[in-house]
Amino acid sequence: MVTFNDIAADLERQAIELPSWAFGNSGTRFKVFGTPGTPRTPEEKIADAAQVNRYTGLAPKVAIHIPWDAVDDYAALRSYANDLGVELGTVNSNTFQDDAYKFGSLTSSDPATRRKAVDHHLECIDVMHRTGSQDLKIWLADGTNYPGQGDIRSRQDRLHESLQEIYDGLGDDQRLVLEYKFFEPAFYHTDVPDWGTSYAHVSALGPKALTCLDTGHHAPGTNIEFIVAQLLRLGKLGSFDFNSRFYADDDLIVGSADPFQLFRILFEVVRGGGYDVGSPVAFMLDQCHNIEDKIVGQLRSVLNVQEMTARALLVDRDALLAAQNDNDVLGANGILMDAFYTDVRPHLAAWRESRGLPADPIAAFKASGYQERIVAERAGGVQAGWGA
Ligand code: AOS
Ligand code: ZN
Ligand code: ZN
Repeated sequence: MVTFNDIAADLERQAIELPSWAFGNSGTRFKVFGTPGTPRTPEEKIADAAQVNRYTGLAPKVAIHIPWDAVDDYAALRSYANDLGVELGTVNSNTFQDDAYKFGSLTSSDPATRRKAVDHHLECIDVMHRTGSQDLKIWLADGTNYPGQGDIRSRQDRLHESLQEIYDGLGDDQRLVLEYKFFEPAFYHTDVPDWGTSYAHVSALGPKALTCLDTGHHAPGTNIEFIVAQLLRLGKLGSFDFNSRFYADDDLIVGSADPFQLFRILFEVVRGGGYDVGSPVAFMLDQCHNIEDKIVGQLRSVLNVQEMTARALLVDRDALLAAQNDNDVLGANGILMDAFYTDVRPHLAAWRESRGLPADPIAAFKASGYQERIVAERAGGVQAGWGA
């Protein structure tokens, strides 16, 4: 029997990277609803993200996005973040918003377009040197909308060549994580659509290239925890982009659509060594909240991950293995479900207080008046959003 006291020490090392863009306005192609108090600058995004870490101790890093978070002085941005108790994290590239990339970026048949896209990534690596970031995250919108529109095979060849040049530009302590997505914005084929394609490309590049698994990027019904187990076994799981998926890439609060799936994913992470001390796996949120308050939405998200991580750590793995080896089908399932059904919230509340954190981080943030202050302070100016 594994108890909360047995796992409490393991919870102390949990670190979930927040996406800067989660604090800006976002929406769908139908409407972007503004929210009072929304940040207008990268600094204000970082200040909001630091609130999440302040009340939970779970979010010491903020992922940035180029060009949305481009500044003249990255050293100043880095020290601004450090003064708020957080670090700058993953640098996310963007080859999905320039008109030049209408027909592809790293896969484009136009050498000039590919040059522009590779140079953008080399500029992102330069930013990484200035921010001290480990990871360059590459997500490509590249793909086609109709059969025959593009040559699927030659796009892969061009993609490899482009990625190789980017990879060769990485510093010794830097990594490239290649994210896959089964569709959107391309609707017929996407050039990095699945974990196998990402794995094939990062394997061809070398040890500093790994796969980024976005939990919202799979077709409904996909056994995501299988992909987690396999990539960990292959040593190529670099990072997660955690979010929810009711039907597609909704980027809503992780665990909101299917907390049991989040638990199963985190169990495979724990079982596969992805949560061990020194694990190379980075845990990041990739979320955009359209109608809910941004900071509270991020608080809810990191707390959901914490709760399911605690439940995953509670699995009695010795008893589970014995039951599996005995082909005790329902016994093994029961052991896993016992952990999943354990309500860890009271234990977590007491554990937080024992560490000088509020038992209820969301209530504590709401009582702080921070949201009211930023609404008043940020009344003017252009709010940041998906694309700025
Ligand atoms: C897009 O759907 C992907 O999830 C990207 O990871 C993400 O939205 C992008 O990296 C934002 O910078
Ligand atoms: Zn993502
Ligand atoms: Zn996504």
